[in-house]
Formats: sequence, structure tokens, C-alpha cells
Amino acid sequence: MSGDNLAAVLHGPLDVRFEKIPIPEPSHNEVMLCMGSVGICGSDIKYWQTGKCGRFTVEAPMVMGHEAAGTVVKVGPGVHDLKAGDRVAVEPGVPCRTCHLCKTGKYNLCKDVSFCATPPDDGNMCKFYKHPADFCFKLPDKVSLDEGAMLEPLAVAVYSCKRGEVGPGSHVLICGAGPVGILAMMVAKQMGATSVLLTDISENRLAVAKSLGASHVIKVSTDDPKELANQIEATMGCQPNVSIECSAVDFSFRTAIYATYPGGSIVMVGRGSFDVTIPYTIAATKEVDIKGIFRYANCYPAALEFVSSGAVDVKSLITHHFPLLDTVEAFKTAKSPDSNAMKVIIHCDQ
Ligand code: 572
Ligand code: ZN
Repeated sequence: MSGDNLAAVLHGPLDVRFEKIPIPEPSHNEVMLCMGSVGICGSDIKYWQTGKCGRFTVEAPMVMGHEAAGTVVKVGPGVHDLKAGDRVAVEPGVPCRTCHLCKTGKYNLCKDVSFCATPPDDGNMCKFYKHPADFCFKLPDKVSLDEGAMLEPLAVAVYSCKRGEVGPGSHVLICGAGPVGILAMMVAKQMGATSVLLTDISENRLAVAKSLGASHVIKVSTDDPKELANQIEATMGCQPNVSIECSAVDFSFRTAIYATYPGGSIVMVGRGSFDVTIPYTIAATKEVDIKGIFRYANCYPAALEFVSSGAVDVKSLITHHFPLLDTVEAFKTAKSPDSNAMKVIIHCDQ
């Protein structure tokens, strides 16, 4: 191991600085990684642009990045399942492990979870980073570090489909053809969905969705959710029994309520307004199950299986690569609609 620990540190809105931070020493059950690939997520862009995301505000300098994979450099005491040289994907949310939610498997809901690049916790857009060994997933030789980084948004997609109970014969509506929406489409098909329809306002995103296996796509051109719901039914030939909202647009959530088959499920992945106005009576009388989503729990193993088996091609969503020192350029690219960026990867080892 040599060199400084260079990190992309966010100090406030539009204020990313490249700083040398201490090289971490792995404690009990921790591994120290040399970071390889780190994807840019919508939340990273939000923090970069505004210093805020949801209820969190950057109040102290924070290392960015939570979609990450790297190579083990050193293991701490008590680590037996990983060794120097192993390449791993990092599951970024580490819970307390002892509360009732952790002990019942819902560790994503633990109130003491520390999550990379969510204030006050640092992320892993840096050269050296330490993490609990049991939240690192060893990658087989045939799975690249880029694919390892993609396991994070793929875990969101896996969890969304699980929450929606997607299975053989499902007809799935996905609102929003960003990386998570398209990954959810790929996962839904692997879980047996008969048809998957994606909606978006971007023709480019819909073209990508179609090329990667979407059964149908609709470019949203109305501001009437009922009208869009009718278009969805006409295109699918039926109402979707599972709708996964990945667009973070209130209109899509309203559309999903009109579109979903009675007794079906709506999964809330995107974050729209704090208070969203919905057709409450329609939702109630159709008995649609509206299901919240907070990140994911126990989804990395399935995500890794999907990638290593070749069932889900995450590489096809990676459109841009930048070295760590070009992080600001990478953020601009990820943000700009003109770039047609889907997933932008930062290479921390270059
Ligand atoms: O990859 C995990 C992830 N989760 C996101 C957003 C981006 N990436 N969520 C939406 C925002 N919430 S939050 O609670 N927050 C900013 C921590 O509003 C977390 C889940
Ligand atoms: Zn994310």
C-alpha cells in the first residue's frame, strides 16, 4: 500500500474538494479497501447541488459515494472470510445489529444505521476506505469492480420487486426509466414477469429500456394521470398488478394508483414531494397495497447472483467513466440531460 488517501469531499453546495484524509486502520471485523469503482447516485447529485437530500443536510465535510467496489488491502482482527487481494462490493448501510428491527431482518429500518455518504457518515469516493467485513461481498473473478459497484442500485431494484411480490405472470408498470427503473425491469423479468412497461419523459431513457428488454415503453405526454393510466392499460392489454414508482414525480404516483389492477401493489421507490396529493378514494376502493421502500435489506446476495450468472447485464447501463480527480466533471455529466448519461462511474484507483 502506498500513496496518500485522496478523497472527494463535499463541503457544501457545489463545493467538492480533493483532500488527503487519514488512511484508515481496520478494527475488529473490518477490512481496509483500495477503492476501485464508485457509481454516482441521484442522492450524490442532490447533495452536490444543494447540500441536502431528504431530511439530511451536509453540516460537516463529507466524503461522497455509496455505490462502490474495491480490493481488500488489509484485514482487521477477527476477519476470516476475506483476505488481501479479494475484490468486494460494499453494502453501504451498516446497522446497529442489536435492535429489534435488525434482529428481525429489517436492518434497513434500523435507526442507528450508518450509510455511506449520508450525513454524518463518509462515503467511499476515496482511495482507501474501511468497512465491516460482513457488509463486503466477495466478487467472483468474472465480475468486475464496475459490476460490483452496480450491485448497490441493483439491490434497490431487487428489493423493490420483492416488496411488490413480482413473480411468474406478473404485469409490471415501472414509472421512471433511470438506472433503478431499468434495473427493476431486468429483475422483474428474471422473477418471471410476463410483461414490463416503463414510462418516462426521456426518449433516450425509454430507448435504453427497450433495448434492454422492456416489453413496452410510453413517453409521457399528458398531465392527466387517468389518461396515462388508460394508455398503459391499452398498451399492456391489461392493468399492471404491480407498479413500481421510480421517477420521484408526484404525477407518476397518482398515475400508478389509477393504473394498478384492483388488489395489486404500488411500490414507492422514488421520493416526490413530502406531501403528495393522491386519489385516496380510488386507492382505497381498489384495495391497492401501497408499499414503502427504504433502501434494501438482505438483497446483495441475490443482486450478485443475478450479475455473476449473467441474468442481469448491469454493464449496459454504465455510460461514462471518470478518474477521481474529475469528479466534478463526472457530476456535471451525470446531471446533464444532454449527456444521455445513465450510470457514471468514478475510478478511485486511477
Ligand atoms: O442507493 C440507496 C439510495 N437510497 C435513496 C436514494 C439514493 N440512493 N433513498 C432516497 C432518499 N432517502 S432519504 O432518507 N435520505 C436522503 C437518506 O431521504 C434514502 C433512500
Ligand atoms: Zn443510491
